[in-house]
Amino acid sequence: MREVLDLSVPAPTATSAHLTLRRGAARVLIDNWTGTSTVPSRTLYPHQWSWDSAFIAIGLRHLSARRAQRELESLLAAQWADGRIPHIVFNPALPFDAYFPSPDFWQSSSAGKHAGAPAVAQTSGIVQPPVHALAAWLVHLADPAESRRRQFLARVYPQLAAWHHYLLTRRDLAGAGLAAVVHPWEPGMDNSPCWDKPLTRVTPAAPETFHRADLNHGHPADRPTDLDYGRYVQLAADYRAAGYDDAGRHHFAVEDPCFNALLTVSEQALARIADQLGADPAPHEARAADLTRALVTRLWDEDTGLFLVRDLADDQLIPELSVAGLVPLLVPGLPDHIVERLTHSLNGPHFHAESTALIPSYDLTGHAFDRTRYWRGPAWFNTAWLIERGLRVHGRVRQADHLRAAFLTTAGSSQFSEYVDPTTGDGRGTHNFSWTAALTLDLLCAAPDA
Ligand code: 9WN
Repeated sequence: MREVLDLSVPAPTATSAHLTLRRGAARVLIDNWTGTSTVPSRTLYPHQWSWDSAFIAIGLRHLSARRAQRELESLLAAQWADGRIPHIVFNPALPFDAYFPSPDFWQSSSAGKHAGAPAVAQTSGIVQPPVHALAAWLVHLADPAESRRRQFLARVYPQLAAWHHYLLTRRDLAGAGLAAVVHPWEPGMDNSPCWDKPLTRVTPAAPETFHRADLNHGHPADRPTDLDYGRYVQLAADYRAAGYDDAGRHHFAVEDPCFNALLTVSEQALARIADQLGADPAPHEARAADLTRALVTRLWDEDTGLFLVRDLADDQLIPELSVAGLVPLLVPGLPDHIVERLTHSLNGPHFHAESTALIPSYDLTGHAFDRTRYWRGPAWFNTAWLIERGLRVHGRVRQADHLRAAFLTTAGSSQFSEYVDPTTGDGRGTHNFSWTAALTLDLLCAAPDA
C-alpha cells in the first residue's frame, strides 16, 4: 500500500504561525527520512538512534501512521537476542568516517555474539532510554485501523516486552528494582555534570587512538570536551572487551531518574497494548507500580525537591540538579507531595521554567552550568516535551500551556535546533534536528490529553 503523508491543517483554530511551523517541521522529517527510518541529523548523526526514533515516531504519526510504525519496526529489527535495543543502528551504505564510534569500533556481530547481537545489522552495544513502548502506543492511537490492518501492536509487543525484561533483569545491577546505565551515552544526556564524579574513576583512552567525527559538524564549545570523549571511548571499549556482558565489572554504573521514569510510563503503555491485544495487562501494571515505588525510594531527594542520580559505586545520590530529575513528573502514580515539590522546583531558582526560553538541562546556579555546552545547561526539546506531558498528567494545565507555547516559539525561531541557550533561546548544536521537529508536530497536532 502506498504511504500517504498528511500535510493538512489539523485544528480550525490554528494560527498562521502554527501552520508555517507545521510545514517546516514536516519538511525536516521528510528530508531526514532515509526510506526505512529517520536520521536525527543529516550531518552530525547520519544513522538511526534509539530514543530519537521513538520521539520521531511520536511526531511522524501525524504525517503518516504507517511511516511512524516503520520507524519503530526498523529499530526493533536490530534488537539483540538478550532483549537490548541498541542505541545506534548503522546505515551500511555510509563510510565508517561518517560518525565515530563507527561499526568497526563496536564490532557488534563478533564482540556481541554471545549477548545475541544480530549477525548482519551493525549496531552499537549500549542502549538508550526506553521511550519505545510509549511511542508504539501513541502511534497505534493515531490510526487504530491502520495499526490493526498491519498487526502493528501484535508484532511489536513481544519485542517491547523482551526489551523491558532485559532492563529489569540484567540491568538491575543493584537488585533494587531499577535499571542501571553503564555508559554516559545510555541515559541520552552524554556530558551531564551528573556523570562528572563517576567519570573520575575512568582513565580516558589516549587521544591519538581515536578521531572525533562530531567536530567536523559541531562547534567545539557546544560539544563535550576531549577529556570526556576519551572516557566515553574507554568505557565503550571495556564493555566491548567484556562481550557486552552485563554481569561483569562496570567502572560506570548509575541509576538515572529520567531513564527509569520512561521505563515506568512505557511499562504502563505495555499494559494498554496487552489489553488491546486481549492479553493480561496486570503484570505490566504491577511492574509499573513497583518501578514507581523504587524510583521514589531510591532516587527522590526531599532536601532538593528533585529526583537525583544514584551512583552504584558508593551507593550515594549525586548532588547535581539536572533536568533528568524533573522528568519523573510523567509518572501518574507519584505521591501528591512529590508532584507539588517538583512543580515548585521547575519554577524555582534552579530551572526558572517560566522565565527562561526553555527549561535548562542543568541547574542555572550550579557550579558546572554552561549555557552553550550540550547537556551542561542548554535546553533540549525532548525533555521539555516530557515535562509538558507530565504537567498535564498532574492537571497543571496553566504551566503546561506556558511550556507548550515556549517550546513552539523556540523551536520555530531556532530552526528546529538540537538544543538552545536557555537564557536567550538561540539555537545550538545542529539545525533541522528530527526530534525537535517531530515533537513540534506532536504539540501542534495531538489533543493535549492524548
Ligand atoms: C551519542 C542522537 C544522539 C542523542 C543523544 C545526544 C547525542 C550522541 C553523540 O545525539 O548523543 O549517542 O554523538 O553525542 O546526546 O541524546 O540520542 O541525536
